[in-house]
Order: sequence, then structure tokens, then C-alpha cells
Amino acid sequence: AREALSDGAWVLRGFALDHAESLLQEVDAITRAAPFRHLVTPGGFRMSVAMTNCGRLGWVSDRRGYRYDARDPETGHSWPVMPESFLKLATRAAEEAGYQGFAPDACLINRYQSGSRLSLHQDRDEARLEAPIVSVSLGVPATFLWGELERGGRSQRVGLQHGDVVVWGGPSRMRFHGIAPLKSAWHPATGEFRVNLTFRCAG
Ligand code: MD5
Ligand code: FE
Repeated sequence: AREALSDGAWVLRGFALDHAESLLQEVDAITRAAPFRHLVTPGGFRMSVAMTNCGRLGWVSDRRGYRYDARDPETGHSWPVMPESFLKLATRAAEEAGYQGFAPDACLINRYQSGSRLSLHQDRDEARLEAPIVSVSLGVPATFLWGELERGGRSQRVGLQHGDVVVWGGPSRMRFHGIAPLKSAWHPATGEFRVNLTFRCAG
């Protein structure tokens, strides 16, 4: 069952529930090779969300700017390979939302703890903006902020729970969006954290 968020954007409630444990085991393995870290924005602020990546390309930020890079700047190595199970889930979710043939080359993994937030932004560093983005929420619930195509528009609040998957594409691909400060909570699958996987066609 899919729930329309806006034109081209869909929420698939509980779509990843049956796979949550194995996804989180894969995240553990990925973070042994590419640990979570707090990136610095070009403006010099430390992000409250901890991040890492898997796949051919990974999203990074530093004083020089935002970009996708084939190497982890912390280790100088390629990012861990995207597990087959990640790719399958993301492709199936995109299909469910009407996007055929989704083949992401980047998976950004975000880890939120109490108070972590992501202020309103657009995702515009990907080379293929015609492809959707698929996002998988795990652990502690969060409030997603769903804005408009211009900065300063109104934003809706959408609750995202463990196992929910959202697909953003078409006319909604460039909307402003963010995550409200995470409330302190505990989830059996992730403890004090929320983990979000976002699949992108970046290269
Ligand atoms: C999260 N992550 O839950 C959020 C929401 C990010 C990010 O926003 O950039 O890592 S995933 C929702 C999302 C991601 C990319 C594009 C769009 C929504 N969109 O086009 O609306 O950690
Ligand atoms: Fe984003």
C-alpha cells in the first residue's frame, strides 16, 4: 500500500520491516570499514547527524564544499560495496512507487541521536536528477519536514517510523526537506539512534 505525499513522492509504510534486522547488520559491517563521522559544512559547522556511505560513490562535505566522491576521505579507500540486499530493497521500493529500473550507485547512511537534526535543504549534488531517491527509516521515529520547491515555503510534518520507506521523484525531487530535532527515545533495533539509508543515482 502506498500513500501519496505529493506529486511523485510516496510513503510505503512498513515496506522494510521484514528486512530491518539484516539491513542493520549490514550497516554494522559497513561502519567497521567506514565509521560514522560528523562532517563539517562549507560554512564550518559540524553536522549533528553522523554519516557514512556505501556504494561506488559517497556524499561528503568539508570546507571546500559538498560533493560525491569514490573514496572515503577518512581512510583514502573506496567506500564499502553496496550490499545486494540494499540494492534489491531500493529497486523494489522504487518500482512500487512507479519508478522502473532504479539502479542507485550511492547509499548515504545517516545516524541521528537525541537532538540531531537536518535543516531544510535540497538534494542537488546528484548527476541524475531525473532518478528518484529512496529513503529507509530504521529505529527511533522522526518527524520529516516536507517543504516546497522554493526556500521559505510552508512545510508539512510527516512522521516516519521504523521500517517506513519513502520514494521521492518526478516533480517532487527538488523540494526542500529536513528532519526535526530527534526526540530522546529508545528502539529495540537501534537503541538510542535513528538510522536512515538514502539511495541515490549520483554519478
Ligand atoms: C533523513 N535525509 O531521513 C533525511 C530524509 C538527506 C536527507 O534528507 O539528504 O540525507 S531522506 C529524504 C530525502 C532525501 C533526498 C531527497 C529528498 C528527500 N527529496 O527529494 O525530497 O535522513
Ligand atoms: Fe536530503
